[in-house]
Amino acid sequence: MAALQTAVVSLFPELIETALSIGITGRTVRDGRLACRTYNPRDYADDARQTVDDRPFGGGPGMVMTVGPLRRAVYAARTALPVDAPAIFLTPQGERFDQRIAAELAGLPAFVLVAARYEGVDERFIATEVERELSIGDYVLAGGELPALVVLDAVARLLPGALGNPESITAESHVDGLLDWPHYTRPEVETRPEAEQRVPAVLLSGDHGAVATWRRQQALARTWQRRPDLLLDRHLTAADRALLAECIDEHT
Ligand code: 9WO
Repeated sequence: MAALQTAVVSLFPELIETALSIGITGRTVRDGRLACRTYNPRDYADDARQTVDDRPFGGGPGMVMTVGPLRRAVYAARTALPVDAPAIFLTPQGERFDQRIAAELAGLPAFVLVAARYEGVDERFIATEVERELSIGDYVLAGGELPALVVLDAVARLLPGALGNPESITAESHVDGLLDWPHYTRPEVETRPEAEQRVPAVLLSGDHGAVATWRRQQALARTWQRRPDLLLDRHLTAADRALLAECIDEHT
């Protein structure tokens, strides 16, 4: 399987490179399933001071990233990638990133992420060089690097062979549009001064069918309680409806 080829345009490439060297994502890179190169706009500045920002027209506080160094950094990134690699800008003004978009990006041959700093970037860069704008949530950060890493982390674990066990992808939270079920490990009884905490008996029963049903019911119940919006977006089977009705009845 050919590696997914990515590039990140950032004034802090070491932040990207360090994060991508660690954990499961680090292994994905070392195994050759994900490639990521960084491009620093400062290396594409055209003055001796390596300027990448300037004061905003119209006045106001802070600085704005200029078009030139960003555009040349994106060009350099694109030149090193397969044709038609889209440039994706990380911004609170973007479309909300979710598991569906992660899967979509994991299926591409290549893409470029653009992480900005300062108060923003000249709109003419976005208008001419950016194919897509993504937001990871409604908050303002110091820059787009952490959102770029969120995107790469979510995408990397979807690449073929990214986990020892491919079944564990489909079983997890959000992949099926439901929240995860609760997990337990040893010991069977966790003793606190106030009370014993026991593992639910069904998980110790050895009845794999009963375990699967319990987990499905827990996932449905937690989604209903915590994220009912997720259930409105999907079709529930008659079996799922029955499982959900059973535990909603218990709680009312
Ligand atoms: C600053 C700001 C202040 C008041 C109202 C809106 C505002 N937006 C910004 C802003 O976007 N500042 C930036 C810092 C400039 C571009 C990079 N920065 C950034 C990206 N902060 N947060 C993100 C981001 C990206 C993707 N998903 C969530 C947050």
